[in-house]
Amino acid sequence: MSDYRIMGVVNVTPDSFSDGGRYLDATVAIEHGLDLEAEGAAILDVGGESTRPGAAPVSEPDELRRVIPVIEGLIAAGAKAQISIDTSKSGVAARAIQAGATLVNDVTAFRGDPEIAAVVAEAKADCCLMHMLGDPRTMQRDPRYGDVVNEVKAFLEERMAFAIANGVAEERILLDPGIGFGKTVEHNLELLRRLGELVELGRPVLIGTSRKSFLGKITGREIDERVAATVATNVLAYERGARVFRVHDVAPVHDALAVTAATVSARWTTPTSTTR
Ligand code: PMM
Repeated sequence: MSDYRIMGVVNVTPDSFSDGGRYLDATVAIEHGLDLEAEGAAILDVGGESTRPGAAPVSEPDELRRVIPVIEGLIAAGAKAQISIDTSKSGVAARAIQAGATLVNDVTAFRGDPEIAAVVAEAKADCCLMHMLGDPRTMQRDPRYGDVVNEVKAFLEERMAFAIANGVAEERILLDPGIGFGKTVEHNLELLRRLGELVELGRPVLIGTSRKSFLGKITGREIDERVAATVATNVLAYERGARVFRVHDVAPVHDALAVTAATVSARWTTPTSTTR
């Protein structure tokens, strides 16, 4: 049993951050989710609203039309992975839970639509609370912090208290520093470097670096050429205590984390049939 989980990204948006439009068709999205599961994803994160910098909001009916058929299709196809709904709307979360989702991944950490806390609490679903400075339309306009790690930590602590006050059990909460959400390259790197300080909050830390623009700025690579950079950040994040990894490229991250976890936790025993 591994002590970490990979969350594969199933975006159903025409303009998502890195695989925009490709999985808009429900059938294609379902197939893609099943492929990610076969590659080692323990969670499938289904999202119908792009959160990329500058993205416009999506109406609730449009978001429902995008995500519900995909969640239903994944369940009907026998997906074993936990289904996560990437939304900040309580109505979408509620319908997604009815369809079979058991994790609500809210990039606004219950600020966008506070009713979502009650939906999560009542369903006894898991949730991910993420830090973001501003909103997707404005967040990359000159973000500033005193100490980025201290501010993100205080925010997550406050949001966790809000969730608990609204009936969400503490053991159902995941915390996420929100890499790329209102952060410069330096902010992202400092959060990764000092991730251990967020682990001190006592809940599993989820990290989402996959293909993000700070990796492009460092390597000079385009979005679909950032796999090696994505792998590097996830290996580093594991070593510093992150335990859920939200990625588009599940197979390479799966192998990299298997080796990292075996090395860090020294729990590997060689199967007798494969001694090479
Ligand atoms: N990043 C994106 C979308 N949802 N959710 C969490 N919890 N953490 C993230 O870092 C995160 C997220 C944006 O990336 P995409 O458009 O490539 O999916």
